[in-house]
Amino acid sequence: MNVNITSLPYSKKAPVPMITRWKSPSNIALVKYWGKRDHQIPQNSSLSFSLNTSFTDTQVSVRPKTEKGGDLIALKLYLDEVRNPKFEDKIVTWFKQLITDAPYLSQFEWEIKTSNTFPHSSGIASSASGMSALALCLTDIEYKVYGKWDKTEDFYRRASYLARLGSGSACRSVYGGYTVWGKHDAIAGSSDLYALSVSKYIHPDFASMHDAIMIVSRSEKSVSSRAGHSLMNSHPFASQRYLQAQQNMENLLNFIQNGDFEGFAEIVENEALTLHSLMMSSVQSFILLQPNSLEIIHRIRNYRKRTGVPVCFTIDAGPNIHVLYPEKAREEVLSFIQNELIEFCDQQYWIDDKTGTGPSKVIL
Ligand code: 2P0
Repeated sequence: MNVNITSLPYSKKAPVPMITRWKSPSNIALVKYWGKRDHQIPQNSSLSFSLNTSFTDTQVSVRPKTEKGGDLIALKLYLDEVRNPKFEDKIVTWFKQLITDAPYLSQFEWEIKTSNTFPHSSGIASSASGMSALALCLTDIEYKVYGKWDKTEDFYRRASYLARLGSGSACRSVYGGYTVWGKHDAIAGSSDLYALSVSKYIHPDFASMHDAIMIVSRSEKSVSSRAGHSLMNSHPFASQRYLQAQQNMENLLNFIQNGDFEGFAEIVENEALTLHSLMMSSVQSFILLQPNSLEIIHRIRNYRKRTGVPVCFTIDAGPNIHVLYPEKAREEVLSFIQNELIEFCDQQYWIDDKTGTGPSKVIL
């Protein structure tokens, strides 16, 4: 049976109070999502892997609304036990956009308690882990209310669909390992509406990929994702970029499947530098890389050339450098990081992360 994941019948009465709690990881993109259209539809497909130690832990409690005629969405959000009006506004906006798909959102009073394992100012995007953790809690509540999504596949697809509407990259975080989001003719089952796990195609060398995040700066990003994506709407290179991303996706998946690290490094670094080139050549223009980011990039390339050790970099929309390497290179790369890279990090701070197994429900 095909389950329609986009809308729910408004059939049951609000049940008794409910509580659910999920942990969900951040992810790092290898083929970048940069540019969208309509309502959270990506201009090209993207590929990422979910992280292991960088995640958000979110607990959601709901009870039927007591107050009549109040706000459409009644919600309180606590980040690290402290009420956070900024995130509250963001979630209220997201819930309002979801009302047609999830009418129960206006029936309840929502209490959301959330925390991240990584520091707020570490430069790791918390929207992917935060929105995916909350989307999983919503899907769980839908399951309790409506008895839907009893097939595991449908459950995660629905969670991914809801997460995307909160933040595009979040839809990739509902799965562990490697994930594709966005329609691609060469990837069966790929969709613009939700992400798809591609972990079963991955070569064993790539299954446990490390991501050592070199924190060059902990300051807030100077361009928000929303503003960054919208710069692509009038970018002179936009259409060529979207074609390039689709081609990079196909090639990269082949390299990951065949265990070809050289091919992997070439595309992953090209994607990272293309993302930053697009930001630099936008009107308005942003330069997010810092001198220490460039120093780390040069050192990684020189080290790889000199030693043949499989190590490369990717970069998110910020100055921090993600150093990627397979398990078999761990010992050598840890020494390299220690001896050559950490002096370029803010107070020598870096995060030792790797591919994770994806979200988990916390049993209460
Ligand atoms: C990505 N980024 O693929 C790319 C690479 C940043 C650089 O997706 O507006 O927070 O919430 O859909 O997902 C950041 O953008 O944007 C992002 P919204 P999102 O991971």
